[in-house]
Amino acid sequence: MSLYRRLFPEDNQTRLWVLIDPDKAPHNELVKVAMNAEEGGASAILIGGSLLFNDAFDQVVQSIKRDVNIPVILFPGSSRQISRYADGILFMSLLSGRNPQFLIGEQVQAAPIISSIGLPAISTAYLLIESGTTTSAEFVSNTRPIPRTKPLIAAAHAQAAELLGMKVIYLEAGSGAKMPVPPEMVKVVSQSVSIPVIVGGGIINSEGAKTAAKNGARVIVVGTAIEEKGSKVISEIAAALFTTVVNG
Ligand code: 1GP
Repeated sequence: MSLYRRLFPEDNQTRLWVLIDPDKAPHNELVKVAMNAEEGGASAILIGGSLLFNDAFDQVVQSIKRDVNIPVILFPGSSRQISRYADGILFMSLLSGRNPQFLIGEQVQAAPIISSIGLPAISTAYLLIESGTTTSAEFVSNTRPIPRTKPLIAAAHAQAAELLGMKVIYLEAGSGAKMPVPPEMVKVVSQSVSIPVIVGGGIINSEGAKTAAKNGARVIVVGTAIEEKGSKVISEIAAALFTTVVNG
């Protein structure tokens, strides 16, 4: 089965993915979170962050990969965050921004490496949505997020992505966002494209996850809530999603 089909099965079940930021905890704790994620019902692990201070990125990916069976996918903030030990990479373009470095510059740096190590890549449109305060993603990328009251602007970006041949939309409020992506925006974007929509940033409990799922999100990404509340939040959200049908 292709990695894409494994990540986005053809059913109407929304999946939970857990984001692990290598800078947020010591190596052994990151591995423990990954193991808890698998046990709690997450269907993939994302590894990455806006910045990377940890110089052991490769070792973190390798250890996590060794100890879990669910796909381990890179979620790179830059071309530095590539590892041959992952199962694949979200090959993202920050399409909501107008900074050429994150639209195409980093991708040009990364592409030859990804090709040479044969890492499966999933073309992903990364859309940053205004979420109350300046997030790391906004600051580091030096781009303006899409206004949260403008779902049609977000939808137009998503449609452009699909027409360009991209395979996934990632609606991102930013890690630790005060407010998640508005439900109305998730709905309008999900109904505007036929490719899967991932929603992340500021989702901290089952309610938030279910709301995004009911509005069409195929995947919910959670990171900060696990750092703050512990791994039990993973099984709570996974269980809530299991009983939620996607309407988008
Ligand atoms: C960030 O979407 C992810 O890129 C997850 O966000 O850390 O707020 O859960 P949180």
